Amino acid sequence: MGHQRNLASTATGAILLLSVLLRAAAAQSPSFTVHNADGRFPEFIAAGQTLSAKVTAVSLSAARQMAIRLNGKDVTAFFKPGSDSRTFTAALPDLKTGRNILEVFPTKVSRVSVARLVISTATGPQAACAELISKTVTLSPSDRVVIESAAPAAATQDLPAHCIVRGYANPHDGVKNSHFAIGFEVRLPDAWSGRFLFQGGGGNDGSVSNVVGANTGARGSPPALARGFAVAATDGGHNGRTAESFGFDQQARIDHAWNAYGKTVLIARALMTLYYGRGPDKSYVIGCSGGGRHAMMFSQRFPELFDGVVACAPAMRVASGATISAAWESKLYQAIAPIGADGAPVLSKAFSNEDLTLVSQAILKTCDGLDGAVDGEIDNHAACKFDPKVLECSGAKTAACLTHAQVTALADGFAGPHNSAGTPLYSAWPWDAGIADAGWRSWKIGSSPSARPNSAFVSLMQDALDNEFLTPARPGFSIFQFDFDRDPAAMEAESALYDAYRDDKLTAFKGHGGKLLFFHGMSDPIFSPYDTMDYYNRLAKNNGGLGETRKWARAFFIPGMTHCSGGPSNDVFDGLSAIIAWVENEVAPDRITSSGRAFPGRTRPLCAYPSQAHYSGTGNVEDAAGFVCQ
Ligand SMILES: [Ca+2]
Repeated sequence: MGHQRNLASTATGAILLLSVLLRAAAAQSPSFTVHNADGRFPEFIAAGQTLSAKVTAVSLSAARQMAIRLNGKDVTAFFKPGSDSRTFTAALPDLKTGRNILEVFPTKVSRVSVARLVISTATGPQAACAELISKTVTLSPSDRVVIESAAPAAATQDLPAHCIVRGYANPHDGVKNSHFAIGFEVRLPDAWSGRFLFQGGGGNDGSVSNVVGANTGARGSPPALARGFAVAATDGGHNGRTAESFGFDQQARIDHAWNAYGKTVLIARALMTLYYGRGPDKSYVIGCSGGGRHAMMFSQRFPELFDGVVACAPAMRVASGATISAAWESKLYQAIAPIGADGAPVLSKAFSNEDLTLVSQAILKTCDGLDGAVDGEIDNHAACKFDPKVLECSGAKTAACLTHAQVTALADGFAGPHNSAGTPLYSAWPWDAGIADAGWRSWKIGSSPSARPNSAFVSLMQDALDNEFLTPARPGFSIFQFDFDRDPAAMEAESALYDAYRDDKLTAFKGHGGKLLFFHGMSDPIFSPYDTMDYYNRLAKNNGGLGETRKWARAFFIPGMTHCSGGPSNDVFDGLSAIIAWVENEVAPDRITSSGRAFPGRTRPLCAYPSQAHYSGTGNVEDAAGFVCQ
């Protein structure tokens, strides 16, 4: 334990030093801020051409000298000071249709702005929605695009009036008398902000639903379509929710791996040009899980199509590592599961809910306070060293302890898979409070009372492994038969097509000026946040270090959050506003306020990795204001 503590304190020391350096860099706080004062959204005025602008200067002397320009024209005289003489407001009429830039300059002769706001007014369609069905979308001589329907949708309480276009591209007859095509849906709002969002899919894809551009931490947050975005999504090139429905066809595999996403974006861009008379000013992608993989795929295979990429819990290493871990953990937990009525082990009973609550409480006891607040959330993961051995029964199993077999299986499971030579085949997993959450159980061991497991590892991941990730496919192969020496090699062919963890430079995306945000729950049971952390660290190493990389890529880790949302966490946060502000106003996100149902009334900052939220010791512990990112 002494040795472990030394390691922990060394790691903590390194991180503290790093955060001091980062804070020094961030200490040059902006002299001015500029906002859209009464808009529903910071970046878009859906009706009218008038901007209620608010400019705040850090000091009176700064305020006296500043100059404010709208689209290059001096509008300083429009601004009236508030009672503090540092805050100025103006109603600026006659904005242009489309993109307007309001900038603050330190003096009248300055040429470089110190704060800016890109604000768009609505662009309307140049054609009737239904007319789009008769239009031709041409991508290349070898592509065939069919528009099946184009129909207007009236405004609702949550969504503005828009045009829904559905169709498919590149139909082909596959093997086994199958038929495939790249299905797509594009929604075009009547009042368009000039922005585009690709909505990432999930699971095995195979359908298109609710194409509204769900935000990160979606609960309660308006989707992109409501903010004036055109939004597109695809079924990934097949119709059917299982890998069994398409994995036997090579073109369908390629479409699902990456091709369907690129084609769909090009189709969406063509439709925007047909409908509004021009393409998008800025393009974004947001997705979680499989959709996070899509987001990263764009950063690598279509690096110039997007300005902002938001990858949540990305399935970047799923055709290899994460699925190997699913096999590894399923085997470990099944091996200790009690035998059921039919003489076979019952996977879900490897750990009772009470057992997992015991583990969660022990982890919290060890690590909760390391961030300055005993609040059920572990922000200082870097210093959290937990050994499940502390829970091992000294005698018979009771409600207050775990058996030796349970402790060993958990320790081996959390260490991550390896082959017989000891070579790691995926990341380890962090010890975190979400282990007792239903979202953790559903992936790892499920809830089936019989010897037929219903965990997502055995249902979803086994299907993907057998029919898509193994080459050639092995329909009917049991994940419990996975051989950690022999079988990983059989996943390499598909992994090279499908996984997005190998390109850890992103040279073209960075060169294009792209901005990248990661969000990942620390209790994610299917994609380890350590894998995303490892990717980010490699990205930094290949791009001149953390300081340089933070200029265009940042990562946020959410304590307690299971897969994409849920868990004892603050899983509601507005990643869309963060990426827009970064791409268009050059405001990099240092801390993003989060909240969640798990802790009613509580707010917390999400801090840009490697900094972490730490309670300052003063102020309401339920309020993000009492926390610093360090
Ligand atoms: Ca805490």
